[in-house]
Parts: sequence; C-alpha cells; structure tokens
Amino acid sequence: MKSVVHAACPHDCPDACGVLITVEDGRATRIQGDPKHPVTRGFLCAKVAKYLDRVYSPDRVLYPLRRKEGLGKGGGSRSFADFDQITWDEALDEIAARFRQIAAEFGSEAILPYSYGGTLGLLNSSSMDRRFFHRLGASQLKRNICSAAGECGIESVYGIKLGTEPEQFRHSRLIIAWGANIHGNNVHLWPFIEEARRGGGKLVVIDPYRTRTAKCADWYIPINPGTDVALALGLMHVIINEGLYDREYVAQHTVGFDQLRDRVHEYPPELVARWTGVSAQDIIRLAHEYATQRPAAIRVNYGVQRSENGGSAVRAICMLPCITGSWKELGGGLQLSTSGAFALEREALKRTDLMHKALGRPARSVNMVELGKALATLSDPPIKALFVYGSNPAAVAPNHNLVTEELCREDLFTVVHEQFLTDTTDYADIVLPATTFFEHKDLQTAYGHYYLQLSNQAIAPLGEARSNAEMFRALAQRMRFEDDCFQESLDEMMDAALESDHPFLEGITRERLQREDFVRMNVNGNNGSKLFLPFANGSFKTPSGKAELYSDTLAAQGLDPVARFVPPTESRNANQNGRRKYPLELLARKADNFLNSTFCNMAAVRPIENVDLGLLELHPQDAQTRSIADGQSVRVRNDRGTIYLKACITDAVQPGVAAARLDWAKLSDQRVNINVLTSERLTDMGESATFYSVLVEVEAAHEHRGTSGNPRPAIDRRSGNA
Ligand SMILES: Nc1nc2c(c(=O)[nH]1)N[C@H]1C(S)=C(S)[C@@H](COP(=O)(O)OP(=O)(O)OC[C@H]3O[C@@H](n4cnc5c(=O)[nH]c(N)nc54)[C@H](O)[C@@H]3O)O[C@H]1N2
Ligand SMILES: Nc1nc2c(c(=O)[nH]1)N[C@H]1C(S)=C(S)[C@@H](COP(=O)(O)OP(=O)(O)OC[C@H]3O[C@@H](n4cnc5c(=O)[nH]c(N)nc54)[C@H](O)[C@@H]3O)O[C@H]1N2
Ligand code: SF4
Ligand SMILES: [Mo]
Repeated sequence: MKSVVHAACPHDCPDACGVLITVEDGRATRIQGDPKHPVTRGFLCAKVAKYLDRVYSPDRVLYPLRRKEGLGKGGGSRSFADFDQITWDEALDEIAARFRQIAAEFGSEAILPYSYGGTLGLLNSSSMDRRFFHRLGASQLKRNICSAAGECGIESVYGIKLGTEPEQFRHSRLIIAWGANIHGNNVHLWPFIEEARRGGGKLVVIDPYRTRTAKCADWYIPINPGTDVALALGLMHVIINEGLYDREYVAQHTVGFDQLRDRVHEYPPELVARWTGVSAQDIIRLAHEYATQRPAAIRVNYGVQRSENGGSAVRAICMLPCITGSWKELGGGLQLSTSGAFALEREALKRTDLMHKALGRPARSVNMVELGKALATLSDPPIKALFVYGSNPAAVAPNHNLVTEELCREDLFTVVHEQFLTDTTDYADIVLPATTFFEHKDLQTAYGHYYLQLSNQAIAPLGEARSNAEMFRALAQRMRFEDDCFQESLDEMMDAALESDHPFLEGITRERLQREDFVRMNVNGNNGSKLFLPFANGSFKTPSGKAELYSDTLAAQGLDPVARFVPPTESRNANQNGRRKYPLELLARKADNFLNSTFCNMAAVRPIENVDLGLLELHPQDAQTRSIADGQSVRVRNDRGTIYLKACITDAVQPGVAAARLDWAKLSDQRVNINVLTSERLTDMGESATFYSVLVEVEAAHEHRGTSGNPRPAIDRRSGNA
C-alpha cells in the first residue's frame, strides 16, 4: 500500500515548508517539498531533505530510559549503555511521585518546564504541555531565547508582527538583507530575490559576517556587531536632511516625526561611520539608493537583535519604510516576521486560568536565557525539578559552564523528552522518547509567510515514542488531574484554536485545511485582491493607530521613546580608548546546515557543514598580531569559559571580529561548545538573549599550554598542535 501524505516542517525556521511524505506499507520511503505550496514550492533545505535518516536513525530514543543506578551526573557523554530501559508506566509513576514530593516539600513552583523550538507545531509546542504545567502550578518559563527583543522592537513601531510577504520580493528593485542569512536560514525567500534580480533588482547585505548570502550580493556591507541602531539612524539622517522622505505618508500615518528628526540630527554619517565601520560615503550612498530605487524591501532577521541593544536596532530599522512611504508599494515594506497574521485562539490551548486553580495567583516566571543563574540562585523556592522538551539547553543556552555545572546538581530531578541522546540528556534522570513530525498530527503556522497548514501523521510512532501532546496527557492522568481539558482530542484542540472571530481566520476550518492542506490567512481583507500590503493605508496596531516613531509606551517603561545607540557592554565601542582584556567581538553563530543544535548528530548532514565545524574564523590582521597560523589550535576565552578551536584565517570577518559555530558539546572532546563564551546578559527590550554581544581573547594554544589554569587539554588533534 502506497500513499502520499501532506505534512509541514515543524522546525524553528521562517519557511514552514509544505512537505509530502510517501508511505509504503507503513514505512516512510520518500520526503519531498510540496510543489503546490505557493512559497516553499517543492524544494526542501539540505538537512530536511535527509529526514528519513533522522526518523529511522539507529540513534533514536525509542523507549523510556532511566539513568543507571550509581552513575552520577556530569559523568561524561552518555550513551544508551548508561541507561536502563523502563516502561512508560514506571517512568510516569516515578515522575508523578517526584513531582508530588517536590511540590509538597518546596511548593509546585520548584518545578520548571523548559521548552523552545524543537517543534513549532502549535499542538505539540503549546497546548497539553502548558495545561499540564499551569494545572500543576509549576514556575512559568519566559521563552525569550530567540526573538523577544525584535518582537518588542517591531511592535513598538507597528503594533503587530506583519510584513511584506515573500512572494512580493520579486517586485523589488532594491532588497536589503539586514542581519538576515537568507541562504542559510530562510532559503525559500531566495528564489523570489533571484526573480527580482533578473528584473534588474539589486541585493544589499548588511552583516558583520560574509555569509553565503553576502557572497551572492550585489553589494555587501560589513558592519560592526551591535551597531545597527546607529546605521539606521544615520540613514534616516541623510534621507530626512535631503528631503528624500515621503511627506504625505509621514503626515498621515506616523507620529513623532519631529522627535525623530531631532534625534537623527545627532547621527551624521561621519560619526555613524566611526561606530559601525561603514564609511560615510557608503552610508550616504545606501540612504540614496534605499530612498530612490523603488520599490525597496528590507528583510531584517533576528540576527540584529541578538545584541544588547537589539530591540532598539529592530525598532530603528522598522522606521525606515515608514519614512520613505515604502509600505505603499508592491515589493516595498519590510519583513521581520509574519506571525501576527496567525490570530489563533492560543489561550484556549494553553489554559492559563488553570494556574489560578493551582496557586490562586500567577506562578513566578523564569527567563530561559538565565537558566544557569536560575538554577544556581533561586531560593524561594529553589528549582528542584526540570522538565525539558523540544529544547537542548545544555547546547543552546548561554553561559554553558554555569548551566552544565547546575545540571549536575544531584538534588535536581531532570526529565528530558527527546528524539536523541543530546547534550541535555547527558544530565537526565529520566529520558522519554519523542515522536518526529512524521509520527504525529499538528497545526503549523509560519513566521516567514502567510499560509496555515495541517501536518498529517504519516506513520505510526516508532518504538514507544509519544508526541508532546500525548505524553503530557498521560502525565496529567498520572497526576490525577481531572479537568476535562486533558481529555480533549487533537482535533478538538485544533477546532478550538481555529474558532476565532478574527477576520484573518474567517472561513478557515479544520475541514478546509484537511481538504486543501494549506490555506492562506485572510490577510487581504475583503477587497478581493490577492496582494497584501499591510500598512499601505496605515492600519498600524499601536495605541495611536499610527507608526510610532516616538512611543509613549517606551517612555513609560523608562526606555528611549525614539531610539538611541547605546554600545553593547561587551563591544569595542563601549570603551574605545581602554586597553581591553578581551579585545575581539565574537559572533557565536548558527550553522547553515543545522538548526541550532538539531541535526548536529546526523551523519548524513554533518559532512555538508563539516568544513566549517570546530573553527574559529579570524581576520588575517588579528591572526598576525597574535602569531596565529591558519589551521593552528587556538584558545578562545573570556571570564565565562574557554574553548579550543582551530584557527581559520579569513576575510569572512573584519578585523576585531571573530566567528564560530554552534555545535553539540558532547561531540567535542572538551564537552563544551561555543556557548561557554556567551553571556546571560539580557537585551534592552524584551529580556532576550545577547548571543552576538560577546568579547573574547584568542591565543595560539601551544604557546600557552600548561599556563592557562584550564583543566581541559587542548584537543585539536587535526592540527597536531595539542
Ligand atoms: N540553517 C539554519 N536555519 C535556521 C536556523 C539555523 O540554526 N540554521 N535557526 C532558525 C532560528 S531559531 C532562527 S531564530 C532563524 C534566525 O534567522 P536569522 O535571523 O537569519 O539568524 P542568525 O543566523 O542568528 O543571524 C542572521 C545574521 O545576522 C548576522 N549578525 C550578527 N550580529 C549582527 C549585527 O549586530 N548586525 C547585523 N546587521 N547582523 C548581525 C549574523 O552574522 C548572521 O549572518 O533562523 C532559523 N533557521
Ligand atoms: N551560540 C548560540 N546559541 C544559540 C543561538 C545562536 O545563534 N548561537 N540561537 C538561539 C536561538 S535563535 C534559538 S531559537 C535557540 C534554540 O534552542 P532550542 O529550541 O533548544 O533548539 P534546538 O537546538 O533545535 O533543540 C531542539 C531539540 O528538540 C528536539 N525535538 C524536536 N522535535 C521534538 C518534539 O516534537 N518533541 C520533543 N520533546 N523534542 C523535540 C530536537 O531533537 C532537539 O534536540 O538556541 C539559541 N542558542
Ligand atoms: S528547516 Fe526550514 S527550509 Fe528546511 S524544510 Fe524545514 S521549514 Fe523548510
Ligand atoms: Mo531562534
């Protein structure tokens, strides 16, 4: 029996691809892109094209596991031999008993859920799990590790996360990829950019790292990390001074233009050049091109907001199309995220009210960015249990050394629901087997286009794997939570999510999704047009109903009501004259062929990325002053940690900037990854993570051997230096 099932890729990626899975006699035999999907149009990225290897990997966790008795935590990289297989009944009983005991002794807030982007399927990322922890009265998790700063930034100007749809980039004459690695992280936008270029359009890339996208650009502008606020204000300085702005649009649809004009006065190109490293001529030229080569669209991505001033950066960039009136034009505007269009009834899934049932008040919130600090310092109550699902904090959380030190606490009961034995399962007491998207049903939104999809279950769960929703349903039952919501089927939850009065959801039902596989959100309104220009006629969702170039809301929060460049604490601009202990700015970047830490362990995927793994990319000038040769083992360090990498001398980075990639810690002999160097410091807006505001020093490893005080040996055997 052969069938083809429509699904949707649930990984944390703006593209949310339509997928077709061929199933023969119950086994998936092929994965391909759904050619009917209007945005993702039948192709998949390299990593998901190899997904059969992931689903059927011999390394899949397929049964509940308990760490073997006598094995302490932190004992090294755990394999299946370190665990005993147990039954689901045993696992659920043990978790329920420990949770009850911890709640009785310390209060239920001593239990902390930890989840993020393993799956963005709505039902498996934010329904039964939330109900369970709300009903339990567990601490709440602030899921701020990725995009919260940028979300605050865009919402402070537009009031909603809407933007130019990918299909319209084909009409652009000028496209600016601003902190957006389109080739790596948003590859389905690329064909539309190519189409625009065939029509004479031009691509400009603003990024401190010469990405694959930058290499393909018509104009690559390297910028110093964390200085985008200054660049955006400098561009507006030129545009406003030279009268290149759209007076009518500004008058009708914005507030605070006078205050903005006063502010940009302080950002002349010569001064901005000093901070950003972009020459005054280039700033002026870019301002002219952006204001006059129309339509011009900006694809800004979350890269710019992983800096200490990331909220302000996104805020200032979001002002640009409001000044030029670019929102009026097909192929104009800006895209950061389209997620504001998916106006689903999320609260019906999450049931926050259950928290009041448990505690009579909202539970305390713990910021996931500060996991290490929370585990180390919270006392009222301390965190005694951690339930990780859809996340790999021992790889992705900043300040890795503190995180793993705390995960070693013997009094911490850690459960991890996973597909593989990751960095985090190394510290687990219990590991539970999780399904892949082939094995469960879900509802899939997107943050890079406007199509909602049904992701059908293609095959039966492998082994005893359970989806997040089914696992938390079973756990709720074990905890004897009798609320009806724990009985709801997936279809009932889907219906509840879709049952909204919001015009964007009008006419969108489960039946229709089942029939059509993907449905465009009703974003165009009733004008019958297929095209969506979100702010052509204003329609901003801010308190004033206009684009807020000056924001009373920010002022009330004690933040700058316009936008101001404050150099990140960890940056060369923060103290230009001082002699620095850590003079290099490090970009602790994502890999083009992994998805954060997902796929790092896939033998089929690793070779595609391999040339770039374990490398510290360094400019020739910085290598020379440190007598570092290409391929040599180097020690990269700051006060938080040390990692040994292999020097790659390259002009992919500018002088003063270094770059390295995120990988699994357990795949390195040092058992650390690049997050040993990143900090838990939070962003200016949104309390988000600052992965790209990091200062380090780099030394040739052989010269410092034995004197580092670091217990871990230099391990780079490839270079022969260690
Ligand atoms: N292949 C692949 N795809 C992914 C992911 C992945 O890990 N791999 N991750 C997914 C996730 S979770 C997300 S959030 C999205 C993110 O997608 P992006 O926002 O594109 O993510 P990043 O790679 O963090 O940053 C984009 C670029 O910003 C640059 N950058 C860093 N600092 C600055 C700065 O100060 N200014 C400017 N102008 N640029 C800067 C980086 O060098 C990088 O090339 O991608 C998703 N898609
Ligand atoms: N240095 C550095 N650190 C970073 C970043 C960076 O650019 N540089 N990026 C940051 C960003 S933007 C983000 S979003 C975070 C991402 O942080 P995470 O969301 O933790 O991302 P992943 O590394 O993809 O880990 C997801 C895990 O979920 C598992 N999983 C997948 N599907 C399911 C499922 O259905 N159920 C369960 N239970 N598990 C599942 C996968 O196997 C994987 O191990 O990382 C952040 N960390
Ligand atoms: S990771 Fe992104 S590009 Fe790759 S298949 Fe999934 S949605 Fe598409
Ligand atoms: Mo992310």
